[in-house]
Amino acid sequence: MSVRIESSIIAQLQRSSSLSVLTGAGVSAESDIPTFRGADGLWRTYRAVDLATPEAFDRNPKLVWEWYEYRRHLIEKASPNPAHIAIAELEKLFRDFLLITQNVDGLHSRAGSEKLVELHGNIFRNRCSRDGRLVGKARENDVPPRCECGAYLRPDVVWFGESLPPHALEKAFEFATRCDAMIVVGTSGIVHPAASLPAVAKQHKAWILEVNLEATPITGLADDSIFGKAGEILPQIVAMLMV
Ligand code: BV8
Repeated sequence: MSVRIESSIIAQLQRSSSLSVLTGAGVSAESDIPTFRGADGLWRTYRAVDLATPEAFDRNPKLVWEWYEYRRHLIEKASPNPAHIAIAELEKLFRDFLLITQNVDGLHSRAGSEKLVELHGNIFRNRCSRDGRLVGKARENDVPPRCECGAYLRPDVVWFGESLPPHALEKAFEFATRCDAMIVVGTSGIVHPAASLPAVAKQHKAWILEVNLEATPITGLADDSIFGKAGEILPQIVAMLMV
């Protein structure tokens, strides 16, 4: 079922020369990866405070590690969906482009996106919980596995209360101040500092398009919103841009 895309939206994109795309868990929903806050959201089953914080890991490293292992298996079985593929196409259509994702599932890269920053890390990388160094191999006989220094490994993701990777954050905010269009896809607009990027772009005169199933705190500042599935809307936008 196709959603109607206003010609004014296509015209706006055709006038834009530097495009940023900000994505959240909703862009992976059609790859059967549960979102965080939706009806079947990961947070429904678990509370963020129980799992995605350093304190939770200190309190129960095995529970947190196993939750991430469960998600890794889900993601390994998943494939990029038409929304991921359309965003990789957008990168080819715009000379100046940056994909800014809050997702840690790596599906954008698997779909072919190259100009991207992962604000919250990547679930498939592990780092030493003591010194933060990325670690490839590990002593697997523990759960979580241990670094050679003896400390537990942890997923290379950003937990609540932790700072985002400075380079990724700086690159995202720098691009948000100079892009002339931003498409915000599949995010509830709740988690900061990522959720403030659309406002930063707007303050710098960018045109903001939101693609989501429902209204969010970003809807009020978006110039246009298209309500529906990203996997249906984004391929249509790409097809209309390529006419
Ligand atoms: C920081 C980890 C500061 C990896 C995630 C009190 C104490 C401490 C901090 C805070 C506090 N109060 C506020 C904060 C700041 C906090 C925050 O924002 N909290 C919120 C909850 C209020 N932020 C932080 O803690 C950040 N760090 O501030 O550091 C600091 C400074 C200096 C020194 C020390 C510290 C860190 C934030 C990162 C947290 N980590 N993930 C992992 O396990 O995945 S956040 C988690 O939420 C994911 O990364 C996810 O991407 C992110 C955002 O969620 P969404 O992506 O938007 O997903 P959600 O399910 O919410 O929404 C899905 C949307 O898609 C919905 O709108 C739905 O309608 C839509 N949708 C669904 N299907 C579709 C669709 N749309 C289109 N098509 C579809 N098919």
